[in-house]
Amino acid sequence: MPTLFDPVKAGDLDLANRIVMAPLTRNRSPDAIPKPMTATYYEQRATAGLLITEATAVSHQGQGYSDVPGLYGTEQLDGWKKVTDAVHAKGGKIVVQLWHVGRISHVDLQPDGGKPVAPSAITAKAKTVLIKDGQATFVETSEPRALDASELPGIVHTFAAAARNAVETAGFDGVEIHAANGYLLDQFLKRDSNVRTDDYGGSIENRARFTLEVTRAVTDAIGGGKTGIRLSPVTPANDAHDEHPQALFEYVVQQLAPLHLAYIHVIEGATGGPRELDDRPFDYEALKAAYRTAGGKGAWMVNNGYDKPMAETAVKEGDDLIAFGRPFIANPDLVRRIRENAPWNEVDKATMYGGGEHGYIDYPTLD
Ligand code: 8OZ
Repeated sequence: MPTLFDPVKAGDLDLANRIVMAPLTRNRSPDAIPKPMTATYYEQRATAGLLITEATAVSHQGQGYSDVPGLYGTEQLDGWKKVTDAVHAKGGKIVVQLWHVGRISHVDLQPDGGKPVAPSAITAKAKTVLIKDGQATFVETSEPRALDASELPGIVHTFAAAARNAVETAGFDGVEIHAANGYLLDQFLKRDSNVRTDDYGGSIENRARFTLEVTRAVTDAIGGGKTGIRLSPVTPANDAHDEHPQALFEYVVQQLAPLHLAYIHVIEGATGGPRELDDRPFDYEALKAAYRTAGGKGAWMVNNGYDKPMAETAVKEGDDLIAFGRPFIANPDLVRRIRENAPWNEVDKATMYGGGEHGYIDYPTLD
C-alpha cells in the first residue's frame, strides 16, 4: 500500500513523494518577468514531489491579470531559468502551468488595448485584478470578441512554442496545460461560454476539439511524458458552467488516454471552495475509471481542500498525487510538517496577490 512519502513516476517525471504544490497565482512578476525572489520562493518549497508554477501566460493575449508571469520572451525565459536552476539545485522537480485566460481579461491588459478573445462574444460574470500604483483592484472582465476559426491554429502553435521554450530554454521538467477554472480552454469545453456553430462548438466532440488540439501539439513538441493537464469539471470559478459535465469530461479523459500524459490533475468541486456542490454533482471515481478503461496510464492527481488524513486515504484508494494549494504558500516545509504531524501556518490573505517579499518568502519553517 503506497504512502504519501513513497516515490512515484508520472510519465517521464521521477517524483520523490506524492505531495504536489498546486499552481498559485501571486502577481509578483511585473512585465511578466519572474524576479530573483521568485526563485527563492520555489526553492524554499522544493521538497514537494512536484512543484507546479503559478499560471504563466503563453502570449500577451493570454494574460488576464496584472503582474502575472509569461513564457513568451527572452527576459521571461531567463527569469524562469533562474527558478528552475534553484529548484533543481535542491533536488526538486518543477513544471510550468501554460495559461491563456481567454475572456477573463481586461482591455488594459491586452495588446493595443484590444478586446480579450473567447469562443463566443459572451462576457463572463467575473472579475480580474489590475494593479495600479502598487494597489490591487478588482474590475469586471471586458466584453470579449469571438475567435475566428482561422485564429485557432495560431493559439495552438503558441502553446506548443511555449512548451518547447519552457523545457529547452527555461529548464522546466515539463508543463501543465491549464484547461480549468473558466479560462480559454475551459471556455471552449463548457456550453455556457461556447455557442459556436462551427467545428469547435455544439457537440461534446466539437467543444473538446480545441483542448485536444492544444494538448496534442504540446505532446508533439515536448513528449506526453512531460505534459500534464488540469481540469475542473464543475468549478463555478470565472463563470464556468456546463449542463452535462460528467459526459463532457469522461469524453475528454478518454481522448487524452492515448497521449501518454505524465498526469491528469483534477480540481474536485469549487476551486479553493467547497468540494461538493449541491447543484453540480460529479462522480470523480467514474472520471478516473473512464480514463483507465480507455488505457490512460498517467498519474491521477487530485486537488482541493485536502488535509493529511484525506490525502492518506486518497493515496490508499488509488490516487497517485495530491496537490496542496494555499497550505504551500504558508508552509514552505509542508512535506516535513505532514510527515511529522506538525501544525500548519495560516495563510495571510492580504499578501496572496501582489506585493513583495512579505507573505512570499518569509513564512517560517519548523527550524
Ligand atoms: C486566483 C487569482 C488569479 C488567477 C486559477 C490562475 O484560478 C488562476 C487564478 C487564481 O487557475
